[in-house]
Amino acid sequence: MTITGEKGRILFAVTGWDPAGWIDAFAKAAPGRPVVLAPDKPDDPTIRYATVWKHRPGVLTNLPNLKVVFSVGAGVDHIFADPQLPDVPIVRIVADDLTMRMSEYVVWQVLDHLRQGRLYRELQMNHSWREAPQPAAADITVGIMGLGVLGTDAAEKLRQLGFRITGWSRSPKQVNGVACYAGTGELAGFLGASDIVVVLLPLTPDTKGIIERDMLEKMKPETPFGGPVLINAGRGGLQVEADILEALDKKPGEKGALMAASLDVFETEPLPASSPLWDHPRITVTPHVAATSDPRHLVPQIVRQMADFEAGKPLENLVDRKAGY
Ligand code: NDP
Ligand code: OXD
Repeated sequence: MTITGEKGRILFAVTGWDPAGWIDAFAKAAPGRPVVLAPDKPDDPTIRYATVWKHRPGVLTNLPNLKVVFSVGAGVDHIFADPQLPDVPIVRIVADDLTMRMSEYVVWQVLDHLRQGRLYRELQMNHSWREAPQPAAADITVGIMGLGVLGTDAAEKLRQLGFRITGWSRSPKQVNGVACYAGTGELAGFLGASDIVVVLLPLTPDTKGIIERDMLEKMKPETPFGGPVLINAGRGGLQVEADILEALDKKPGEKGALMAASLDVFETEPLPASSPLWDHPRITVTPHVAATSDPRHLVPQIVRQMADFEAGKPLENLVDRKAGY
């Protein structure tokens, strides 16, 4: 087996991201490991690791010495989108920096709904001095769909702010201060108990399109906001945007009516300029920025894992291929 250089080369295969900061971070964290943006040839024997975000399908398939694929995001649906994925371990990102960023986004959006940010921004535009009724955090139940690394941290931070918290996951969980629900059988109970639903699920064959009419109809019709609120920072493939728009157009109290939504992720990204989501008065759009991957924080962890792997230690944050996350 021939590998150029003692440790082989790292393939940094991304689309839609500027690689400069990542190349720089690899040069600092692993000066002995050359990084390339593409293999020299489809069966390049010098590539030992791939770090990827929406890589070009097939680019990993024939690399004979590829040992591990690292996702530079927490989600890995972008990796499974490659039908020719080689059978090597897949490692995803779990990092305090990323988790904190996501919790900031969730807290920001939840507080914006609680404190009626949209209304007050509109009143300011109209130079209108008017006080609206203000529920307390303790009056609101925030439901977290996906009680994993990100969901659990967001739940804890919201709990500290005084919100009541529910959570939903695939397997049963016990989380301090969180009323936990699990599995499809308990989804309706979870939705019916939550005023604001925050979606932090991975995109898998089981969760694809889960935010659709049937789910929206199970959400709590009466809330202190006059209807339920949806926040999706998981993946765009979880949501059916036509159903969300339909739910927002329903009258308050009507079955399946949604009061407002904050969406960070979309069925198609970038969100097409023609999408009606941009202009809807009760939708907040952010361009998939809830928790940006920062190479300064993530690359040292990836490089450490490479060294650990070479020293025979187990890889951390391994993806379960069968479950898809
Ligand atoms: P984890 O794998 O730690 O957690 C996933 C959670 O979802 C787990 O609680 C899991 O249940 C639950 N889950 C998975 N499948 C199902 C199902 N079929 N039914 C019910 N629950 C399910 O992931 P993270 O918390 O690290 O990340 C979550 C997602 O956030 C990522 O996959 C990514 O898509 C998204 N993300 C978005 C970002 C953004 O900027 N918008 C940034 C980073 C991540 P169980 O606990 O039983 O396994
Ligand atoms: C991620 C993301 O998965 O940025 O980390 O969406």
